[in-house]
Amino acid sequence: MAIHVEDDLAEQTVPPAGGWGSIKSVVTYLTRELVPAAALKALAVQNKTGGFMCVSCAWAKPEHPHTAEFCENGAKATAWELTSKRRTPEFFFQRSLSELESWTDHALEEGGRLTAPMRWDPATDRYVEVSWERAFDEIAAELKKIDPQQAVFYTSGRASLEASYLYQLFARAYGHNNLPDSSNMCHESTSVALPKSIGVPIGTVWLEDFRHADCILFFGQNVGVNSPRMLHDLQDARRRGVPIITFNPMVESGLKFFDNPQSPHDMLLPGHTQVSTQYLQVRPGGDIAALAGLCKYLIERDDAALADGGKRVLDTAFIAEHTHGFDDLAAVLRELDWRDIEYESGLARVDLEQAAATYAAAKAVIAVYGMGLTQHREGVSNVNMLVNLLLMRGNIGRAGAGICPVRGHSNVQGQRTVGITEKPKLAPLDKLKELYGFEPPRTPGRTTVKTCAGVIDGEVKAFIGLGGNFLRAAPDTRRLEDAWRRLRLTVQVATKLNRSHVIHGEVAYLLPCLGRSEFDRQASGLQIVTTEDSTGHMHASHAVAEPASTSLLSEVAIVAGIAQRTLPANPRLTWREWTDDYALIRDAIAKTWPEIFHDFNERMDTPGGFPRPNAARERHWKTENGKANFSVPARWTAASDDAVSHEAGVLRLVTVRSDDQFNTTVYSDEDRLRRVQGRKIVLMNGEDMADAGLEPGSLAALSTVFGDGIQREVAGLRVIRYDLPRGCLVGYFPELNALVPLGHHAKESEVPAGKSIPVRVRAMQLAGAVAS
Ligand SMILES: Nc1nc2c(c(=O)[nH]1)N[C@H]1C(S)=C(S)[C@@H](COP(=O)(O)OP(=O)(O)OC[C@H]3O[C@@H](n4cnc5c(=O)[nH]c(N)nc54)[C@H](O)[C@@H]3O)O[C@H]1N2
Ligand SMILES: Nc1nc2c(c(=O)[nH]1)N[C@H]1C(S)=C(S)[C@@H](COP(=O)(O)OP(=O)(O)OC[C@H]3O[C@@H](n4cnc5c(=O)[nH]c(N)nc54)[C@H](O)[C@@H]3O)O[C@H]1N2
Ligand SMILES: [Mo]
Repeated sequence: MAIHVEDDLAEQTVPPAGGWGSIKSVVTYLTRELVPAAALKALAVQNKTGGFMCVSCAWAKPEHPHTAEFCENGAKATAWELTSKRRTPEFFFQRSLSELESWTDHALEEGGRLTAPMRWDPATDRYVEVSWERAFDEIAAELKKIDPQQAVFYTSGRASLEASYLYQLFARAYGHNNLPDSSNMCHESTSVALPKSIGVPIGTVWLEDFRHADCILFFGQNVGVNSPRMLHDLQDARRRGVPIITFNPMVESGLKFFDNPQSPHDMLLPGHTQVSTQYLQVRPGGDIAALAGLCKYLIERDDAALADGGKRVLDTAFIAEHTHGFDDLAAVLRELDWRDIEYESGLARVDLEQAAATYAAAKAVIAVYGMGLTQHREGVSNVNMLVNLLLMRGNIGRAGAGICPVRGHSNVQGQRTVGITEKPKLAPLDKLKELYGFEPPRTPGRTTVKTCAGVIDGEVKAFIGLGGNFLRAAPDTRRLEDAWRRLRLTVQVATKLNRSHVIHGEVAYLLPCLGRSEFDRQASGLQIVTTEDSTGHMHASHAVAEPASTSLLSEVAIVAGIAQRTLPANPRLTWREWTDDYALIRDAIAKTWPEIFHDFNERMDTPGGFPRPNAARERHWKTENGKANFSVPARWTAASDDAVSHEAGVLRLVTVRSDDQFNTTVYSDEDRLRRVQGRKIVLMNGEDMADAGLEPGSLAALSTVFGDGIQREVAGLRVIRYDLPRGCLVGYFPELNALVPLGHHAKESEVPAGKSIPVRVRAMQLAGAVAS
């Protein structure tokens, strides 16, 4: 199924991203959160040099920012952090945790910022205020009782480079590499694919490349919602006539039309700027096949050119000088049947050929992608296949071209850079030994999936969460919740209350921390923290607001406080001094990775950030064979290869974010851009609805087809007819996470495969009998 936007302009069915709707939404939002007037100033300096770096997405911060360098969702995230609402100890005194368990995710978080450190009291089933000193001492005592391998230190991608560096140092000095972070549920497929294919773990595109690109491809990334500031770059590109080709099962508004709230021209003229020039509604998991189709077309045209002396389509000089493995891939693609490509991708050959011709006509192409590629069984192959397409025409290491994974959390990429990884090979263990004189553990640590498995089988005894909402974000919710209560120790460092706090271990602490926007005063004065954006640029973040409570500590102080009490004294691990002055932590980071972070304190306020070196941009390939590598995918679909998932009646469920949520933080039940109200819903193709005996408004139950003998069902989902390919269902993360089996993850990267979950759909009541 394909939509050609040119033909479709008249019957616009989705509201544009940005525009008046989004301004209205921000204003409503700021009012509802009772944001103090002073905090509104925060928005004026958001994502600007000398200002603070947004806590929402990781998209690049330009050297020359727009007047308001924030988007609707960034403004919401700031307001959510700077709200004047509070969850004080009195609130917890009045409610048991069993009572709070019945609350919705929205209700738990919506009450505002946590204000004081608390410990769970088993006698009353309540969180009760405790002093920081006592909390640290008791947590340290618990950690000393267990084997360090039984502890997991999780990070959600928000904590600064400074806090993250101390956190991994603590884990390793204590004795484990169990450092999963949200990236293990997110772009780990990228981090596994790219080092082997192009020799860097991150993308190769910088912001300036958008000004030189003459074609942009989008695979499975919902820019209008999840990285809206990128719309500026896309709009500029469209004004230059750059074609944008989108592959996505859903027609996402931000990829279709754009109204720029900062451009009076856009706001006043009827009709909206087109974003995508060609929109291909690929089947979930169909991108390997779609990309194979594009590559096959290039090879066929190149073969023809070679035969009749025409202009070559492939960049043969680049392929010969810089790459390995092209001939193997080309041989397989020449044999591949177009009917198989059409079947697996759900796309017509003619549409794929049109896209390939546009690609072939461009000199510099950027390929952008997100969770639509990484969260599949063959998520790593998805990324590799995209690299194949780019390498064929030398679109890596050229101005205006490259691969552009859009990272999620605002510092998730940076956390990996400063050593948050469960893979000992990726951590500078020898360097840590040299600098700090302890023997770092060499045993591989636990990914998210292995953490869940360890919690379920009882091997994991202690869980520390530096932010995030692990229990809600992880797969197999129900199995995990039951097992979670058997943990000996849970410690959650957080800004707001969520489900991972109300379900807890035998000994449980809830430790409230400063948000990035809040003044962090230590012995040496006001502190600055740093983050890395999605394009590998490092930025200082200067706080803008008074802390939500005088009892809050910074993440740095909390990590250092627990570490100091847990570890034997080591004069080189200067936890106190680091807490007093974060510039010393940055010095330590610079000593650990001088190539990336030399002169860190001097460079951190560089406008637009300072880039980390990126060898692939220079066409220097840090792979084992010193080349950029083509690869042949093991299969032509990224979805499951289990026989049961191909039985008749099994559909592919995609879990996505709505317009009004940030991961497990649900701002409201409205998904404005998709015009969907309510979160217990499932979007379906009309023909699939008819097959299942469903009508709009019917209630349905989804059950997972996985073949491990475990029943997984989510019932009571309201059915909404939606423009989707056949066999594809869409619903919301995290409500549907109970359907994601722990074993259903990307093969090499272990990213839970939340984008093509094999399910059956069952009508719960007679169609039409349910009021909406
Ligand atoms: N406002 C807001 N911003 C966010 C977040 C948020 O929750 N709210 N989350 C942050 C985080 S941590 C992350 S990782 C990013 C996530 O940002 P995205 O990568 O955009 O993730 P999703 O919302 O999961 O949507 C993925 C898109 O992939 C499409 N898709 C699904 N399956 C397939 C497929 O098989 N092939 C293709 N081609 N497309 C497919 C879906 O229709 C959807 O449009 O956003 C970050 N930014
Ligand atoms: N089915 C399905 N599952 C998914 C996904 C999917 O698309 N589908 N997406 C996956 C992805 S991409 C990701 S990244 C994960 C997200 O997983 P997480 O990162 O674990 O979850 P978040 O919802 O971002 O965490 C929100 C909580 O973080 C805390 N918090 C906010 N700011 C701060 C801060 O500054 N410091 C501290 N210490 N705490 C803070 C608040 O208490 C808030 O409740 O979910 C994954 N799970
Ligand atoms: Mo993410």
